[in-house]
Amino acid sequence: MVSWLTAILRSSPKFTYNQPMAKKIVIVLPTYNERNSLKKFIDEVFEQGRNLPGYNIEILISDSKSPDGTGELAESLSRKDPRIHVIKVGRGLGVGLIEGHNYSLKKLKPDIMVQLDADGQVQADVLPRLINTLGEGYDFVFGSRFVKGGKNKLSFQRRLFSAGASLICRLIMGPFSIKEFTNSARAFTPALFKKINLERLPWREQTFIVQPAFLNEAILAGAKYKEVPLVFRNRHEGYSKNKVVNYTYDVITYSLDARLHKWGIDFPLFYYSRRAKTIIKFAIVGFIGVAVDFIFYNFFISFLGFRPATAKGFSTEIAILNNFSFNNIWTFRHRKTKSTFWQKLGIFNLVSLGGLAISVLIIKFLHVVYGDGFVLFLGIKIAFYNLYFFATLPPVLIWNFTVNHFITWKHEQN
Ligand SMILES: Nc1nc2c(ncn2[C@@H]2O[C@H](COP(=O)(O)OP(=O)(O)OP(=O)(O)O)[C@@H](O)[C@H]2O)c(=O)[nH]1
Ligand SMILES: [Mg+2]
Repeated sequence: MVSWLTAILRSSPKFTYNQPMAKKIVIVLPTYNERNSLKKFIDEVFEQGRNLPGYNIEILISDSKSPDGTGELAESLSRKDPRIHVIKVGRGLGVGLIEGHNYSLKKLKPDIMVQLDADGQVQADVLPRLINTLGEGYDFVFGSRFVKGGKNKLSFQRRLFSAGASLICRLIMGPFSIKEFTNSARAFTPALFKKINLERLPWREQTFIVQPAFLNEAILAGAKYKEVPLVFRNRHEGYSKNKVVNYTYDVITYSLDARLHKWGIDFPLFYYSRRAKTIIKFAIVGFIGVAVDFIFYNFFISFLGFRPATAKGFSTEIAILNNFSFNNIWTFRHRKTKSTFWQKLGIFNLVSLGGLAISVLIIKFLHVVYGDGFVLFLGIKIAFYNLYFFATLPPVLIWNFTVNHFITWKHEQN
């Protein structure tokens, strides 16, 4: 009975039994001040529809209330074309992406979810590659400038930056086999998106870390994934919203956090590192300073024949200058201060001398109490005096940071 009915239905020319309906692709375009590139890029994306028979493309612009009027432009485009939708969201790329996907899932019912940049840097021809690869049985496909066929047409510094960021992700977070973690050209199934743990994804933080983090969480959600070539062009319009040094900091701390999680250690390192950013930057500068001190100390003794005490005087002052420069241009960059550059340098020197006095006193005290000796750690003999050295680091860091925070780079309201 059933087979008889099926045979009739199949032979009927009007009935579309067995013929799949067109699948709906919803592309989220997060925007912040992309007024000059948006329309052109949307046209390029719809053009790609020709290479995607059997699919309908819709676009969702999630605009963070751009002051340049991108939102108004998006709304006027959406009034003219029912395939274009717009939502207004808070600031941040992560907010634009995740609120966009959530809205798309609820209201637009996509068969395939996609995200792309709106500034036209991602060449739209990546779209058929993403979609067709997804159709091969993957549930997460992402564009990559660093696989064969991919291209990164940015300036030399920007190329170095993107390659460096992905290398850090590969080495620390993994998997190493993935070549690029840091762009937004991605396609995935709604089923996979629903499995992603958005609680763990730092999408509300205003940082581009959402790009590698989203990839990481998709893999943790069990994604069957593949990297496809992506051509990334230079920006023609608008400006970059990415901040190189801060982003590198986020990439390192997030990758470490993700690595700990993979080892079964759930410590919110990334969360704390963002909140304790100033003191952590200060500590990083301090540790670099220790290395600088050590290298120059040895250089003066071995190559210039200085006596150790003289060498230490010079090497410490070089380290102080090194630390001052980095703290001035990085750690406390945004502080508005009343004191001049030279006043700050003078106070910083004095504070550092204070730190030196504290460390000498601590070492003296520990030496009097515990004397000389060794401990065995993983089969290695470690002298007490080395432990004393490390014991000085936390108190000296606290001293230096507190005094510099409240005095050298004292924040003045006006
Ligand atoms: N909704 C929303 N989108 C954002 C925000 N910041 C960046 N974007 C979008 O994210 C995409 C990538 O940002 P870009 O500034 O182009 O970053 P980039 O491509 O790494 O840097 P460039 O190479 O200089 O363009 C663009 O479509 C931006 O409009 C934001 O705060 N909210
Ligand atoms: Mg861009």
